[in-house]
Amino acid sequence: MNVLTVGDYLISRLQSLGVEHVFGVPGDYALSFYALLQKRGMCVVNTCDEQGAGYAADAYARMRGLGVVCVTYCVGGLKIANTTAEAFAEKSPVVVISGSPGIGERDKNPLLHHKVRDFDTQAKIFEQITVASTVLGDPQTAQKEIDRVLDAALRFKRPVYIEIPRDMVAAPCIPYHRATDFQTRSDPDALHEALTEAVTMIDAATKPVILADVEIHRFGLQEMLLRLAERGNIPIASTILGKSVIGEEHPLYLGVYEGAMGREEVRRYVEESDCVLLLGVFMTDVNLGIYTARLELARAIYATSEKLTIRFHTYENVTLRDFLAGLIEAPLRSHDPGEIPHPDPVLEFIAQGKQKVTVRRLFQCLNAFLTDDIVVIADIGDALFGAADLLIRHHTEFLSPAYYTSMGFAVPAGVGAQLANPGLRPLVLVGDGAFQMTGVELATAVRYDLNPIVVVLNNRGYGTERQMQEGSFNDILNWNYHRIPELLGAGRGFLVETEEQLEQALISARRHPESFCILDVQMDPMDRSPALERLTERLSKRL
Ligand SMILES: Cc1ncc(C[n+]2csc(CCOP(=O)(O)OP(=O)(O)O)c2C)c(N)n1
Ligand SMILES: [Mg+2]
Repeated sequence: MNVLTVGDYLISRLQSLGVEHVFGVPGDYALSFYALLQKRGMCVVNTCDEQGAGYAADAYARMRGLGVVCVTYCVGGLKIANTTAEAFAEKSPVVVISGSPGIGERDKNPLLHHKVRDFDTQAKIFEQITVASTVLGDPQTAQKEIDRVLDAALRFKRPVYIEIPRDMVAAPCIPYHRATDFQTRSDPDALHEALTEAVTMIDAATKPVILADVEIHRFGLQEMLLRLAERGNIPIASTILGKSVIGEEHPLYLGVYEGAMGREEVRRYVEESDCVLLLGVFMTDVNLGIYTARLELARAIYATSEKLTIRFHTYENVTLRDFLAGLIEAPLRSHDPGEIPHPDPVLEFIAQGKQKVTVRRLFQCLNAFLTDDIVVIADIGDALFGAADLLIRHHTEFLSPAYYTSMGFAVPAGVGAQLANPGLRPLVLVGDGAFQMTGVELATAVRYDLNPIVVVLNNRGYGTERQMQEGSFNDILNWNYHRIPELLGAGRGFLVETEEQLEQALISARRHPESFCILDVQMDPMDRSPALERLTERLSKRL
């Protein structure tokens, strides 16, 4: 008779939740689990550095609904504290699995390699940055613990931590009866009253507007969002973190709202509306244009997975899904949205020969280059500010760490995103500073036959910081980014200084799907995107 082991059970649960890839770097405390992963048909993607694995798993989770990173004890685990923190802050359900010393090895507290302070030091750290965590130290409770923790990841869309001591991987599980599903249901009376108030408010409004954000992605509510908007003929703006929540060519789409950082027409439309439906919105400083946004609760319906307020009334136990479903079913009247200030249409890019590339022209060119089969991934810095104005055709084709804003996300996220959806080619937009942190993961792209197009915005250093405080600490070494293919023995590199070189490089990259392409786009250190310019302009007016 086949005995189900703790390791087997964990892997089979992950597979039943749609996970086919696990990212990480092995180590002796995790080796037996790695071997089992491979034996059970999981594709194990070993990255150059754990941080790369953490970001790749995060992107995979954003695209697929669950991602997994598997590392060894402390030396690996502590390196992904930052990527796990990002997943927590931005609600991405990543399962962190860490090997650790066997329970049988822990007697008399020996000084085993990789141990920091106590055996549970790493587990304690991860308790702070995950929504649920467990150390599978007992086969009697392991199954139940695995279920509890995975359910929490799915329910809260946040990372979880599972530590598997190495002598537990092959330990036989004690089966238990799984409790019925964990779905939360709304309180029917609270839901009814909330809907009555919301419908009255929306119907009485002359120009309601929806501001949609990241939770709509995470909870898979995009279709419901569209139905609601179409039902009431209500325009939708998105935040930068929620960008691509709907296809941006939709007739009801306004553009990215980000206070003074966004387009002025969008800001005016949203801020002058007499009823703003904030759906799944994170009220973060970046989303709110570094607090230049003017959104008053007195004219807002604010619904998230955690709370629902309508004006100043708070409703308990009403889920976002039930609330949206109720609004869709309600007899909402159809509004006249007036003139909707759609994003600027994408213009043909006519390269100005030897003209030096500016940030503004780079993004105009990229906008014209975008097609349906591209997922745009923006690292922070001007790569992100500039990307706000790109027109994304379909939903969930834009990823960025727009709230936590940790540098180094984009290149490894390109690996995770393409493995999650091989039908899409990643367009990775990354500053030279961020590239120097994790660009090495292009090696992983090569090993797994991926073909991202990586655009390095090379402004010789930390440009965003230069705008705030100049100093030699913003300078970095100018690498020959376009020659990385020589180092890796694969890929194509392009040195781009002029507009015609930019256009030619993008055309060549499109014609070369066999491997990654990297564009080293040289720009002036003090150049900046229109979004960053708008922000500084508005702020200076106010001073
Ligand atoms: C991991 C990490 N370290 C430091 C920072 C602080 N920081 C914010 S923007 C920035 C500069 C980014 O430089 P680059 O990637 O070249 O983009 P640019 O600003 O030049 O467009 C730094 C260092 C950060 N956000 N994340
Ligand atoms: Mg830079």
